[in-house]
Amino acid sequence: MNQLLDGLTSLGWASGTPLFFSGAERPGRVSVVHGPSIEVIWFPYDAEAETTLFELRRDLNLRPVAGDWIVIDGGEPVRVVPRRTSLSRPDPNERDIQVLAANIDTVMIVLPIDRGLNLKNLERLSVMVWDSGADPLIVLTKADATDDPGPMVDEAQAAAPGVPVVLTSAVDGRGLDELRSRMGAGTTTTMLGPSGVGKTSLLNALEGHAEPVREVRRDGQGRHTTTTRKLYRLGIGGVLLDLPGIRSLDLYASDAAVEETFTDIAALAEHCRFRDCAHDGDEGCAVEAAVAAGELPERRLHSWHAIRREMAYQSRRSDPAAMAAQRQEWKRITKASRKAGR
Ligand SMILES: Nc1nc2c(ncn2[C@@H]2O[C@H](COP(=O)(O)OP(=O)(O)OP(=O)(O)O)[C@@H](O)[C@H]2O)c(=O)[nH]1
Ligand SMILES: [Mg+2]
Ligand SMILES: [Zn+2]
Repeated sequence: MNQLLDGLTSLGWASGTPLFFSGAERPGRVSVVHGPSIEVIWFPYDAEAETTLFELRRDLNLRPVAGDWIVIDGGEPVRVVPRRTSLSRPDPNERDIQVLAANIDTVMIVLPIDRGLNLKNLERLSVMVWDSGADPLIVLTKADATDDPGPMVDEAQAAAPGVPVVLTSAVDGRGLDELRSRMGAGTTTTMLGPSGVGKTSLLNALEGHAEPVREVRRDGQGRHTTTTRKLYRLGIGGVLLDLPGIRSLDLYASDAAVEETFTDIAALAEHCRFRDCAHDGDEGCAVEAAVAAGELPERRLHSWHAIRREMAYQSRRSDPAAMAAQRQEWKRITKASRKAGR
């Protein structure tokens, strides 16, 4: 049993948390999902881990994603273990949400600094991570390709108060030891960021792997080099899940997740005259006063407004009645403007 527990810990299982299998059942973890089948790293015997492709049973309790813990019995997956955390976004094709990865402890928000740092992306991804239940960690990449990274580290820190920021380069190896010190046995980490920011390059640099990365010459916009979500076992123990690039347009999150990202605005809002202050021309608004006094960057408040507007749109999208009402409203507006000859 001890051997098995060590094995599970190397797969990211946090020791001390309750076990999820009993009797003849065997434990495993989903490493990749290929349509109707799943690749599972599991322990048919206590000592040796095996990787097996299983067909998905239709009556499984949950549709598995990479990172799910799973129970094998009688040679097939019989149960997906309830998720501790899950990273989700609005489903691009359906009205639903799509779970990208499960049971993650730390999500690295990966952004490059070779052409300046995109703070908007940082804020949006940070909201998404707070919503997942995992801890965010900001990883700035391509430090070798800029002369003065210092100010960008400060900007990143200000845009995500309280979140650690690590400056890295897959080329000169900077920051990799610091990342390693935050991973290891009993932990699951994933990487979230737009395409081409250097996620797979980080995995390769950390582990001496040679997973395909974008070739510089073919560097076309919108090309995703990584196309599957895949779990890798790390030499130091624990696992790292590589994700394809995400468009930061996709945002699905709770109000609480926005508050966690914008703690500076939340703190100022305590002093607004009205509890439901929209920080948008409202009387006695402490947030706008802080912008006017130069204490809060205006960019930051714009970002907050944009994210809130979008979340309102997302919740309408998943609520057919609200959608219908919105369509009626659009009809009314376009009719009125046609009548007015505009
Ligand atoms: N100068 C420099 N270039 C880097 C670094 N890391 C990655 N790159 C380059 O950035 C490009 C994209 O790297 P990838 O690792 O494929 O990016 P990705 O985030 O995995 O992209 P997707 O898989 O499409 O989401 C490649 O051409 C890398 O060589 C770095 O630290 N420094
Ligand atoms: Mg990649
Ligand atoms: Zn206000």
